[in-house]
Amino acid sequence: MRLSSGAGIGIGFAVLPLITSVLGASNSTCPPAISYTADFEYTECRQDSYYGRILGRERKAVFRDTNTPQYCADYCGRSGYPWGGVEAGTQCFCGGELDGGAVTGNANCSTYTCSGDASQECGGQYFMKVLKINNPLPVEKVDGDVKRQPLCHTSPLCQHAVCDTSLPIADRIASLLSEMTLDEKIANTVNAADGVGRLGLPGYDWWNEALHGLAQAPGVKFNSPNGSAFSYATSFPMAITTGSAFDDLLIGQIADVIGRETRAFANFEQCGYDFWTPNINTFLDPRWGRGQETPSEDAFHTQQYTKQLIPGLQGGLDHPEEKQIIATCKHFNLYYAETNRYGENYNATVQDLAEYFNPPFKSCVRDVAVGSVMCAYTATYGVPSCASEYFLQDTLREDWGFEDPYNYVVADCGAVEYIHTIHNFTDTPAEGAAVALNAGTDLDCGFTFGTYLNESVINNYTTEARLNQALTRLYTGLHTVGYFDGQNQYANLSWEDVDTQDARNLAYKSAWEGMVLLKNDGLLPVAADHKKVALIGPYANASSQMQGIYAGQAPYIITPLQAAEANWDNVQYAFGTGVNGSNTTFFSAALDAARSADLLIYMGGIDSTIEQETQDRKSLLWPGNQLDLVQQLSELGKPLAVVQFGGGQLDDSALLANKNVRALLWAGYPSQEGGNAVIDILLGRQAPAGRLTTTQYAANYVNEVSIFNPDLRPNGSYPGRTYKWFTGKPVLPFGFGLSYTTFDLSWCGKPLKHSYNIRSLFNKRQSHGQKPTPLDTLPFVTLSTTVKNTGKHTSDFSALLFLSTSNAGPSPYPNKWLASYARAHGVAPGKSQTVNLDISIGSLARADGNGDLTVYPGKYKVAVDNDELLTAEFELVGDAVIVDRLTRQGVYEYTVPVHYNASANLV
Ligand SMILES: *[C@@H]1O[C@H](CO)[C@@H](O)[C@H](O)[C@H]1NC(C)=O
Ligand SMILES: *[C@@H]1O[C@H](CO)[C@@H](O)[C@H](O)[C@H]1NC(C)=O
Ligand SMILES: *[C@@H]1O[C@H](CO)[C@@H](O)[C@H](O)[C@H]1NC(C)=O
Ligand SMILES: *[C@@H]1O[C@H](CO)[C@@H](O)[C@H](O)[C@H]1NC(C)=O
Ligand SMILES: *[C@@H]1O[C@H](CO)[C@@H](O)[C@H](O)[C@H]1NC(C)=O
Ligand SMILES: *[C@@H]1O[C@H](CO)[C@@H](O)[C@H](O)[C@H]1NC(C)=O
Ligand SMILES: *[C@@H]1O[C@H](CO)[C@@H](O)[C@H](O)[C@H]1NC(C)=O
Ligand SMILES: CC(=O)N[C@H]1CO[C@H](CO)[C@@H](O)[C@@H]1O
Repeated sequence: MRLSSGAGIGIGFAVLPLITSVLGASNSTCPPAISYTADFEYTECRQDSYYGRILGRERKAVFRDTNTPQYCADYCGRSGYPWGGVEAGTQCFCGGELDGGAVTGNANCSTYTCSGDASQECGGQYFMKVLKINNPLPVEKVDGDVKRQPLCHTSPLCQHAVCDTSLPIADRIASLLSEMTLDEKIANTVNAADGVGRLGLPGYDWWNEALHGLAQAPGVKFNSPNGSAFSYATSFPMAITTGSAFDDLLIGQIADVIGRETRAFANFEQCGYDFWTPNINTFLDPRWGRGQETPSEDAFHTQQYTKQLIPGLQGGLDHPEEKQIIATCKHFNLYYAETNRYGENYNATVQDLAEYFNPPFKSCVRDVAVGSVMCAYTATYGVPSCASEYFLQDTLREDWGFEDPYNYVVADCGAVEYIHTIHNFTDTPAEGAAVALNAGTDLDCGFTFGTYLNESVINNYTTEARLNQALTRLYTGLHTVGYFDGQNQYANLSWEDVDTQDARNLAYKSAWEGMVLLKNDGLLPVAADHKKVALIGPYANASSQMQGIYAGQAPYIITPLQAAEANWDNVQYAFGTGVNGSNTTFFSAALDAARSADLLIYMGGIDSTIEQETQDRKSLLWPGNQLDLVQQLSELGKPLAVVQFGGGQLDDSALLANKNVRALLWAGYPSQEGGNAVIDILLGRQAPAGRLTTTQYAANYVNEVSIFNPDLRPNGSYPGRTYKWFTGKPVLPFGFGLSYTTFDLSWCGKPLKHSYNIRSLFNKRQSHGQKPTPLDTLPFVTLSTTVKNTGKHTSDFSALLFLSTSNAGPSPYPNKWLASYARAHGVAPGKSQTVNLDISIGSLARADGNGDLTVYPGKYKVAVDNDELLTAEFELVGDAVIVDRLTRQGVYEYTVPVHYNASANLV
C-alpha cells in the first residue's frame, strides 16, 4: 500500500497540525498514516562504500518499483531524518548527519535511473545522490538523541499481519514472508539486508561486532566528535588478557556491560541488535594472528569463558526468547590459523574433535543458549564448514539442540563465495550458495546468496521452502530483541548507560587482573624511592595499540606514560625502537634517558602489525631489534623491568636468562585502563595473579609443528600441541604466573574418597523441564581449599586444578588437563580464604576411539597448580560410561556435484 502525497507543507513547527490521517489506524500501536511531502534539495554526490555510512545514524530502504529522489526524501522526512540519499536506482538511505564519503562529480550520481521514474536519476553504484530535507517530521528523542521505533509502531508495516500481536510469532513471520517476492526474500539473506521498502520493512545490517566492547563494523556507527552522545563505548581488555585472569565472575560482569552498552547503541539506531562475538575457537597454534581474540589454548577454560559471556551479553538464561542482544559463537568449526584460512581443510581426529574443537561450541549452544552461530571459512573432512550438514545440521541442530525458531547460522564474510571459488567444492556460485543454504547456513555475510540464490531456486538446487526457513529464523531472531514490537526490559537503555563509573572500574579491574608476572627477582613491586624513571619502548606511550583488534572508539585510553607521570615526578620517555624496528637511530636517546634514570622500564612486544586477522606470525621470537635495545639497556646494570604486550606469547628465553632483566610482566592488550593497570602493578598497588592461558613455546616450535596440522596428540617426532599433550619443554608453561607474595594451600577436610563407583556418579541426574541435564555437566565433587597468604603483600590467588591419569582410558595419556579453577580475591598477609573448586563429570571424561566422551575406570591424580601445591588421588571403579556421544558422520547427498577438498597442506 502506498501513501498518497498531499500538498507541500511547511517546515518546523507548522508540521504537526498539518498531519492528517489518510488510512486511519486499524491498530492502537499503528500511528495514523499522514499526508506529507518532503521539501528537499539535492546537495552533492558522494562516494559510498560497502562499509561506509555517509549519513551517520543511517537507515536503508529499498524501493524496487517506486524510488525517486522525492519518494526517498518523503520516506526519510516522514521518519524524521534531515538527510536522504539515493543510490543504485532502488536504494534510499536516511540519516541524521552528513559524515564521510568523498564528494565526487555529479556525473557519478547520474548513472542509475530511478526505479519509480526512469526519466529521473537515482545515484550510481556506490555513489550516493545526497538530499537535504528541510522539513523532517518531529520524532521521539531522548536527551536529543533519536530513538529507534519498533517496526510495528511505524507505518506502513504496522498495518500488516506481521504486526498483529494477537497471533503467534510464527504466523506473523509466515505472513510477512507470504507478502515478499522471491527476489525480495533473496535480498534479505545477506548481512546488508535490503528489507522490503514497499512493506515498510527497512534494511538491516547484521554485521556488528563487540568482542571486548562495541567495535567498528559496517553496522556500527560511533558518532563524532569525541564526547558527543554515542561517540564511544567502554573498551575492555582483549579476551586473551581477561582469560588470563581466571576469574569467571569477571567475565560475566564484562559481558553484562558490553550487552548493556551495545543495546543502548542499538536502541538509538547506532548499530544492530546482533553481534558477531565471541570468538571461541581455542588458541591452538601460537602463530595464530587472531589468538588474541580468544581466552585460552584450553578447551575447558574456553567453555567456562563462554558460559559466563553469553548470558551476560544476551541478558541471562531465563528468557531466551527475550534477549538484550543476540550473541554469535564463532567460528564453527576448526579454525585456528589465518594461513590459507579461506581454503584450508583440517581432518581432525575424532578424539580431538570431541575433546578439543567441539566443547566450546557445545557449551555455547547447548548450555547457554546462544542465539546464533557463525560457520567458518575452513573445511573439515573435505567439506567447507558452511556447507557441512554434519556440523550445521547433525551436530549443531540435532545433537546440541540449536533448534529454537530464532536460532540461525551466519556464514563468515565471503565463506559462501569461497565454497565455489577457493575451496572449489562446487562448479558454480549458484551451486555453492545452494549447498550452503541446504546444509543449514541461513545468512551470508557477502553477496553470494543475494546474487545467486535466484538461480539456485530456479534450477532446483535448493527450494523456496528452505529459503523461507532461513528467513523465518532470522526474523524470529530479530523478534527476540524487540525489533518488531519493542521490549520494555531493554528499551530504556540509553547513552546514560554507556561509560558509567562502574564500567570504568571494571575496565581497570579486568586489565590488572589479566596481567601475568613471568619473572621477578624482587625488583617488583618497585620501591617508592626511585626518583627518576626511564620509560622506553614502542608501547611506553601506547594508546589504541593497547586495544588490539576488533576495537571501537574508547572513551579515553590511559597511556603507560600518562600513568607513570601521574606517579613519579621525573619520568624520561624514549621511543627506543618500533615493534618491528630495524633502525637503531633512536637507541642512543633511549640509552641517554636510561643513563640518567635509576629505574628502567621497557615496554614492547607485539601488536596488530605483527598479529592480526589475515596475518599469522612466522616466528615466535621478539620481532625487530627490540631485544638488542633491551640487551643494551641491561648492560647499564640498572634496575630494569620489561613489560610485554601482545596476545601471542613470545619466546622470552633471552629475557629470562638475562640477570639484569630483573622483572618481566605480560600485559596482553589491556585497553583503555592499560596504563593505570601496568603502572599500578609495577608499584604494587595491585598484585599480579593472572596465569598464562597459552604455552610459551621455544621459537623452534614452528619448525617442529606445521601450522596446518591440527593434531593435539604427539606422534613420533611430532611433539603435539598445548600443555595437555606437548612432549617438549616449554619456555613457560600454561598456567604459569608469579606472585608478590607466597601462599600455603590445604584441603578443607578430607577432599576425596579413595574410590568411586562410576555408576554412582550419575545418581544426581535431574531434569529441567523436558530437557534432561547433559551427563557431562553433572557435578562430580567440589574440592574446598584454604588459601593462606604467608607473605607480606595482599594479593589475589588463582587456583588451577589439573587432573592426570596413566591408566584410565586409551593411551596415549595427556600430561594433565585443567579440570577446575577459581580466583581468591584480596587475601591479606596472614589471612586465609576458602576457594571452592568444582569438578564436573565432563572433566573426568576422555574420548574413546569413536570420539565418545567416556568416564573410564582407573587411577587419577588431582594437583593444584603447576607446582602441585596440593595433591590428592582417587580411583574410579566399575564399567566405563559414555557421557557424551560424538555425532556420527552420515552419508550426505548434495543436490549438485561436489568435489571434496583433500587439502594439499596437511602434513
Ligand atoms: C493490530 O493490527 C492487526 C492488523 O490489522 C489487527 O489484526 C490486530 O487486531 C491489531 N491489534 C490490536 C491490539 O489492535
Ligand atoms: C580429509 O577427509 C576427506 C573426507 O574424508 C577426504 O576426502 C580427504 O582426502 C582427507 N584429506 C586428507 C589430507 O586426508
Ligand atoms: C576444481 O575441481 C575439479 C574437480 O576436481 C577440477 O577438475 C578443477 O580443476 C578444479 N578447479 C580448480 C580451479 O582447482
Ligand atoms: C539472479 O539475480 C541476478 C542479480 O539480481 C541477475 O543478474 C540474474 O540474471 C538473475 N538470475 C536469474 C536466473 O534470474
Ligand atoms: C524444477 O522442479 C520443478 C518441479 O519439479 C520442475 O517443474 C522444473 O522443470 C525444474 N526445473 C529445472 C530447471 O529442472
Ligand atoms: C575524548 O575526549 C575526552 C574529554 O575531552 C578525553 O578525555 C579523551 O581522551 C578523548 N578520547 C579520545 C579517544 O580521544
Ligand atoms: C632510521 O630512522 C630515521 C628517523 O625516522 C630516519 O631518518 C633514517 O633514515 C632511518 N634509517 C634507516 C637506515 O632506515
Ligand atoms: C569525479 C569522480 O569522482 N569521478 C569518478 C566517477 O566514477 C568513476 C568510476 O568509478 C571514477 O573513475 C571517477 O574518478
